[in-house]
Amino acid sequence: MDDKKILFSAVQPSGTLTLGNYIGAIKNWTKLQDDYNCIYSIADLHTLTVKQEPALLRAHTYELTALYLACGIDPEKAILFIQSHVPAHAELTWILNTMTYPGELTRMTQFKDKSQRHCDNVNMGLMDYPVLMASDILLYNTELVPVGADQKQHLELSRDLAIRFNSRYSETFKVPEPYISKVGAKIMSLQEPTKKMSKSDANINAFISMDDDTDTIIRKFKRAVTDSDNKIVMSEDKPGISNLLSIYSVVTGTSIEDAEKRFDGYGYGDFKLAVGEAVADVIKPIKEEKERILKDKAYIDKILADGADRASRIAYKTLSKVYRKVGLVPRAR
Ligand code: ATP
Ligand code: LTN
Repeated sequence: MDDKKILFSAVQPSGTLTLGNYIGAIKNWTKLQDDYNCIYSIADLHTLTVKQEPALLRAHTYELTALYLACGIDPEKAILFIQSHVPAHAELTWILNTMTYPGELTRMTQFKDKSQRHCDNVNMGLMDYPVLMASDILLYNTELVPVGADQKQHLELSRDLAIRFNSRYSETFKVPEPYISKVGAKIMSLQEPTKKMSKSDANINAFISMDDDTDTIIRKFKRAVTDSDNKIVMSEDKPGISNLLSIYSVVTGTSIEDAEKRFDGYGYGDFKLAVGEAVADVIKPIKEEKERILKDKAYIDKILADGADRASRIAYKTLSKVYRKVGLVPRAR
């Protein structure tokens, strides 16, 4: 690799992605490909922390790969691979587990949230999720991790574990920095704009799926919950309109101020329609391209196999360094 900084991120193949996942994560990834050595993973092991239908998990894994490609991730520039194809992720997790304290994991907001939502299946994996995520990141000497705002707490644990290991043994891991955009890092639910937009929301009108067609997208925006004072401005006491303004700003590349000016004097109905149309214009070509790519499984498999080879080479170099430093005897050749 050249001297560009290493950037790592991943998404779980836990269902069809939302506009929130796209804006908060994948959209930024494509822009970063030229300036960093980018490594993008499909975090299938993370997905197992909540119950999955095996056939669906397989389908979602292919879908997510096709979506990465359709959004413009270029396998010539970035390494694209499935987490479970590089066993070093699970192996480093074991080592890091021996230096993580239960209290660090039980206080995580996502753990608390998901333990409540999946109260019939609060398993060790759900609790250990951030340690597996730290392994993903630290194996590649990652300096930058582009994620949505909800992942900041997990990233702090990755940093703590890197620092802890380095001080207990010797300088081994880079300490990663989060990369969280100012606008769009937390897209909110269209129905309850104080809650994050989530693909697992029971109300399908609360989120825009990357698989929604134009009519559905426009209908969902028309129904978006807002206040009633009819002013299109960004403001803390107007979470619904502020969320729509952020979405509009990100998908059209307009600043918030320019968007406010453009819609000055417009009614909410017209504004919602304009946001819906702008989002549909972005999603439609991505969805079509994803469907085209999905038809060619051999092409996807080839990219993933190549990605796993390239990722493994980096990951095992780090893992063997870690094994050596903690005192494990290397296998004789
Ligand atoms: P789930 O609902 O299945 O727990 P999720 O929708 O949060 O998952 P992940 O796969 O955990 O999705 O996250 C993928 C990426 O999308 C992460 O970088 C996360 O920060 C980002 N992300 C998720 N939801 C949003 C949102 N509403 N706004 C901005 N970014 C988001
Ligand atoms: N937990 C992340 C997905 C994820 C990730 C990572 C993100 C798994 N491993 C490593 C960044 C770096 C999420 O977005 N829910």
